[in-house]
Amino acid sequence: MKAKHLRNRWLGLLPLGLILFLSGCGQLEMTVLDPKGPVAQSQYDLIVYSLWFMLGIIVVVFALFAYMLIKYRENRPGRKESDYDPNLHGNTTIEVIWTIIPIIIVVLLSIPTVTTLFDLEKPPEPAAGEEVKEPLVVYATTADWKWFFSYPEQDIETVNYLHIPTDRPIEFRLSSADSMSALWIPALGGQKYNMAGMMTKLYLQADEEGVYDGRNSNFNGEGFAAQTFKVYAENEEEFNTWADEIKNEAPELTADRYDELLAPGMTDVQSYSNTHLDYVKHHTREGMGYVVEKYREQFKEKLHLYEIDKQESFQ
Ligand SMILES: [Cu+2]
Repeated sequence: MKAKHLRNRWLGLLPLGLILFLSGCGQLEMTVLDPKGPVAQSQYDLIVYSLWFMLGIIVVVFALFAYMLIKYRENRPGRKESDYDPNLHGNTTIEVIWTIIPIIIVVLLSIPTVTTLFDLEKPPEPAAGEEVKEPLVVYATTADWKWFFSYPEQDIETVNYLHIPTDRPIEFRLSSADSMSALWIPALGGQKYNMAGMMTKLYLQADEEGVYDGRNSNFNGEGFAAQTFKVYAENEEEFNTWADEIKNEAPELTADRYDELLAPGMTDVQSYSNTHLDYVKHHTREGMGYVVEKYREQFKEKLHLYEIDKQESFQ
C-alpha cells in the first residue's frame, strides 16, 4: 500500500518533468519559454525563479518524507516503543518553525512577483547606455473576429497584421468594438484584455527582428480560433519605410468601408492610409455600443463554420 502511494506521488511529478524536458528542445510552439523582448524576458525570469523555488520546496519535502519513512518504519532493527511519540501539541519550537518557514516562502515568492507586475504597467526601461525612447502608440481594437491596428503617429491602419520597430517600447491601447477579447503575443509578453467602452494599456517591446505570432486569447465565439495575426518586428528604418509606403499607397479607410469591416465575420489582411479613430472611438462610452447597435440582427444569427475555413486559407 505504501509503495503504491509512493509511486503515485512520483507520477504526479511527470508533467513537470515533461515541461522541463520539452522546453530543452526549443520548440517554436513554446514561445513563452523563448522571450524576444524585455517584457517577455522579465516574465520568463519570474516563471523560472518561481519554478526553481518551488522545486527546492519539493526536494525538501520529499527528503523529509523519505527520512520519516525510513526512520519510523515498523520493522527497523532496534526500534523501541518509546521512539514513537506523535504528541506534538504545545511543542513551541516545532510550531514556530512551521509558522516561520511558510511566511519566508510567501515573502520570497511575492516580492519579485509584485515588483514585476508593477513594472509591467510602465514602458520597459532601456538597456544600460541606451537612450530612452518614447513609446510608439498603437491602438489595438478587436471586433468579432479580427484585429484593427491604428497608428495615430503615422496615421495608418492595418487589419490582422502588425509592424513594429525593434528596441522601442510599444504602447498598445486595447479596446474592443464588441465582445471581450485579449491581445497575446507570447514571444513579447503576456496577454491583456480588450473590452468595449474602456481602454487598457499593454507595454511590449521586441529586441530581436523577426515574425511573431499574435492571437486573441479570450474565447469569444465561432471565429475565435482564427482570430490570429502576425507581428513583423523590424529595425526603425525598415519600419519607417513600411509606414511611409502604407501612407502613400494604401487606400483610404472610409466610414462606410470601416462599417462593413465591423460586421461579424472574417477578413483578410488589409492596410489603410488613415485610421478608424477619425470615425469612432470604441473605448469611449459613446463608441461602446456602436457595432452591436449597427449589427443587431447579425449578432443574433448563428454564424456558419465555412467563414472560419475562409480565414484559414490565408494563414
Ligand atoms: Cu475581467
